[in-house]
Amino acid sequence: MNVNRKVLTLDEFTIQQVRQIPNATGELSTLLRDIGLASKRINVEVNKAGLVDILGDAGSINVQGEDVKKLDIYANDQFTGVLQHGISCAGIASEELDDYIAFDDTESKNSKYVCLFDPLDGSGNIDVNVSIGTIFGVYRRVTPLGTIASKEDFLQKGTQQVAAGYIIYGSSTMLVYATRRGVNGFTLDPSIGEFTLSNANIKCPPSGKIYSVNHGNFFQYNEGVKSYIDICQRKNKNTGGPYTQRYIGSMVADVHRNLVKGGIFMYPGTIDKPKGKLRLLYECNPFAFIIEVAGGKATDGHQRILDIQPTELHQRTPMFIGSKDMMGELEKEMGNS
Ligand code: AHM
Ligand code: MG
Repeated sequence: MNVNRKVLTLDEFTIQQVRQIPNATGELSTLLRDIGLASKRINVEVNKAGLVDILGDAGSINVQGEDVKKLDIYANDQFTGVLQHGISCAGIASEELDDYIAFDDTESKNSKYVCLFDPLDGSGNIDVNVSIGTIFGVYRRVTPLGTIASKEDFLQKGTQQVAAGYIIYGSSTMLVYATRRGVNGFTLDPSIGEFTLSNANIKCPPSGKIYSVNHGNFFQYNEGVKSYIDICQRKNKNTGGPYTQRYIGSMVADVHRNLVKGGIFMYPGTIDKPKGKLRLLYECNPFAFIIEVAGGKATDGHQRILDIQPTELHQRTPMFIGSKDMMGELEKEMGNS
């Protein structure tokens, strides 16, 4: 092993980034460090998920006599806890909470960021040992420093994100985050418990060979979506088709793969659910921000995701996201429908 090779940890990297920005206070790097800490704790529990039946079901008492919490609740508590006790976050909103929480202590009221997250996305996959993830978006609050955060801090357009990211608990655990300066990926080195820079300056290839959609809903999609799926399946030298269909059912894993390899991920509206399933604020906006910084695109089929003005914390939106050229092909079909 070459001990002289410098491997940057998440903390070192974010501090290095901050140093390049004049007048930066370092609050964002503290916030990202807190997020890294929460995700390491979640990772430990996710890795033990297969032992739940041995050590005690969620909702029961385990062999140590402790309450066993459902993993998504555990993840939510970890995120809420580190952000509340950290020094950079004025409040949070989460998929697991009906309403936002504004932290009422002096330190938090003087913090300039709010964080929105889905603590454990794809949690239906835990039982079967499939990758799951955490998604987060960070905004600068719009209410004055020193006051308690309010709803308008959370209902901002995705364009206002300062940073966004995700953690994927997969064959290895990765934290990927974007600021306007770029997208960078860090792999958890379990031997030292640190996220280390593994995928610097990630760019989404302009085109790819993968399309990801729930085919079971095909007959519920509008004509534009059906027609695009048809294109994906046909031999076509202009598009490079037929493409390969890959759908894990964990958006974090599906979009991560397509971000790195090139591809398109779709969760369209259906006849039964015209707004689809995914949540704008803490599922779609963070990914839309990341993909745009990486050179890709994200829309609801008509409008850029990041331009949607939110009206509710838990609102849903159809979502199409991926490589720029593939999104262009999709838009042509959607425009024709
Ligand atoms: P969740 O927030 O309840 O976990 O649901 C979100 C997940 C996404 O990760 C995934 O892309 C989607 O649900 C899969 O839904 P479906 O099974 O309807 O295709
Ligand atoms: Mg979710």
